[in-house]
Amino acid sequence: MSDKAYMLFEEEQKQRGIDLEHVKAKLKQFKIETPSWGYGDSGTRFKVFQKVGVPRTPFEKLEDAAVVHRLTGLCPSVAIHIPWDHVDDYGKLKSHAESLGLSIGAVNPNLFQDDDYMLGSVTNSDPSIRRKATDHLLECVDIAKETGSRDLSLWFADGTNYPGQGDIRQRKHWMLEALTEMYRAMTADMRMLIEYKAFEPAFYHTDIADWGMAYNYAQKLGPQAEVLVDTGHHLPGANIEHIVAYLIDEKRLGGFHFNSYKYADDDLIVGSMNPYELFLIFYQIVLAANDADESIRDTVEKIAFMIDQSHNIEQKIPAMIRSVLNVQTQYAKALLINHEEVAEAAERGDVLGAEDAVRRAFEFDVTPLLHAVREEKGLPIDPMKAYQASNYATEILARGKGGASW
Ligand code: PSV
Ligand code: MN
Ligand code: MN
Repeated sequence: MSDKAYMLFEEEQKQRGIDLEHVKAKLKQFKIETPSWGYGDSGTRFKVFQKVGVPRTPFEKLEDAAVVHRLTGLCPSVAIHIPWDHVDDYGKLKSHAESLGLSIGAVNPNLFQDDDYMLGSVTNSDPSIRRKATDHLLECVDIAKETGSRDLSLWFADGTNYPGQGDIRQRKHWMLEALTEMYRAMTADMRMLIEYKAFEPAFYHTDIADWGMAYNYAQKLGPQAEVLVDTGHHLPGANIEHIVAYLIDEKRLGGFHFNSYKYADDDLIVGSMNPYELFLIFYQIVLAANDADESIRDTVEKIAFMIDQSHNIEQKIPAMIRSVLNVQTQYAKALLINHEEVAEAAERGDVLGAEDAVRRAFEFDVTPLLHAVREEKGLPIDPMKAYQASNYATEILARGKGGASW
């Protein structure tokens, strides 16, 4: 991309009243957390395809994540999943991350893989299984202390497949009991991010099925509990950006798990199916970031933007690079919305004018802008090409097949 392309872009944006220096500053600060599990072998319930070169240990997962950060400048932290990322010494994992220019991000407990959890984890009617599950939550708080992680992100597979299988209200109480115990164990600077999901693996009822239930638990627990919006966890047709705006306004939007879906929780590359939806999510975020109310701005400041995907057939590192670049692109577009123009049109009841003012920002090609940002940060202007031109993809082949998988 030439300087000329950027100059033309700059001129056009200036004429629209957009302060590109502000836009660039925002883009330079933007961070996206990548998940350790996105670097390992993963699959569907039909098959986990084993790829050559996949990391064999949590340490190697961090090494791959560091490559993504080095090339994109976007991903300085990595979420971990316990016990998938179990190590004997979490201090060592933290130091390893630091030596790679990374930090350990959210700690994700795993309460869905043991046979014990078939009928539920913290909502199981067997008190010894509930105890085991809650102890795992507490263990994750201790791990977060060791890794210096601020966030604990919780997703529960708990639910039932048939009416009568469980007492829905009793399970609700058990859920709150476990969350309360965990909440009390957290330090003052930690946050509990509560994820919801409409269905799967449970197909009749899921104990935390939607944002309202997650929000209700967060409300009951206290200010350190917030809602985590996983974009793939909604029923078709859900207006995710509405949920986002609502939760920001309630100061309970803790973070995102970004991915794309066509049908349900497909965990495809974010922005690959529905880039406009992603843009509209960022529209709400950018709008709130400019709010006159400081507490709203503060909520936006603390949002954890995280990827949560499983790369079944695609190469893991390029898939992650593609993902974070897709997020960056939609954020960049949302930063080009002229909010005054939108507000003026809305004020005069000009529905089409308001919609046009929002959509027009989406239609810009932000390539010159992103190239300029990367150049100014000393990054490769095309991170994907830079990865393909590097030797890393070949070097990791020496790891062989049979890397870490879930
Ligand atoms: C399962 O739906 C899931 O994709 C959730 O989104 C979790 O966040 C993720 O797995 C990791 O446990
Ligand atoms: Mn998720
Ligand atoms: Mn999911």
